[in-house]
Amino acid sequence: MPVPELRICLDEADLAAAMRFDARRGLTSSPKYLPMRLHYDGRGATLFGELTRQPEYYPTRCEREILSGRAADIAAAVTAAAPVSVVELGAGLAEKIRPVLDAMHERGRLESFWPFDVDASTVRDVLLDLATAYPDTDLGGIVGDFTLHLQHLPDHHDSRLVAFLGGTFGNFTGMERGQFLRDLREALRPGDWFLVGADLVKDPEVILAAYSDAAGVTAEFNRNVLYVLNHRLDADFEPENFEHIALWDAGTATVDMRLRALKPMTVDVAGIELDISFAVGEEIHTGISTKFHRGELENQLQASGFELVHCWTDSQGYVGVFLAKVA
Ligand code: SAH
Ligand code: AVI
Repeated sequence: MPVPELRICLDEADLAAAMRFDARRGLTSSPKYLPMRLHYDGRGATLFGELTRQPEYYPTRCEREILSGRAADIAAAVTAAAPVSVVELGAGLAEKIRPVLDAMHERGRLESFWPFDVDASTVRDVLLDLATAYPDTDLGGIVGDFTLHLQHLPDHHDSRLVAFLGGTFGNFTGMERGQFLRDLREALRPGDWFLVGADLVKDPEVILAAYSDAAGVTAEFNRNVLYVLNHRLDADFEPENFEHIALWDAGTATVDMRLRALKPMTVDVAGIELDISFAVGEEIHTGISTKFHRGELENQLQASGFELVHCWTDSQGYVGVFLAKVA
């Protein structure tokens, strides 16, 4: 069994420097903000897994329905001409892609699989797990930031399928999304594929319930960013002094997540020698989750140099999985 190659584009020192930069910039801005990638340490990944199992959080359930039901179609479309190497961006535990990998593997057309994630331990765990499931397939992992390191995608002679699932594509702002698509297009060659999962616009009540589940798991996931700053930057946030807020902005079709201070306080972020004051009710913006109109996303993919081949939705029409080919 070949040993998986691990490409580290972001080591511990880089991560620590990026975190110091993000915290200083975000907490001294008005309004205060913290980028979404800061949520995912080990505890954040566990809480994310737990929130995806809450009854209100439909995106995971719906995307899984599509990927399980359409795995054979996806495998047939992308491997019709030749075997492919699959890279999954923001792979997490790489669970939802498995039916697609299985379908390619059964056809003898899975050349290699590369999970790509900012969290090194997640990438290592996934590779251990997959080595048993696909002993005859080349495996590799990339530890990096998909907004910075797309030029490090594996560059074999075979064609590549880049999967970006879970609606993480919706966590970009509009400008970040445009830049990401340009970077991805530049990193790929004609004949490569892009499989992207996106949450679709629907009844705002259904959407908002998914971001404020009754058990409070999303709230704890949101507050985790403060635990991360406590652990990594020696801050003294008391997370219970912040309330989780999720707002629907119909104009931009986004869920806007925030942490609202329940009392006035000053927080010491010792690792960057910064004291930050909060007024009661003051908010930290902690991320957005954009929902898409199908046609709008298709147009954006096409305008970025991708040719749309298929779009599948789940039985409720809540989530879309788009398969595009580099034109
Ligand atoms: N694809 C999985 C996990 C989605 S959660 C699913 O569908 O359930 C988002 C994942 O993206 C996390 O594993 C997180 O660590 C990773 N991530 C977030 N920002 C990232 C970035 N900038 N670069 C690389 N990975 C990132
Ligand atoms: C990872 N990402 C797609 C999740 C989402 O639905 O936007 C992150 C999340 N934040 C709170 N709940 C889920």
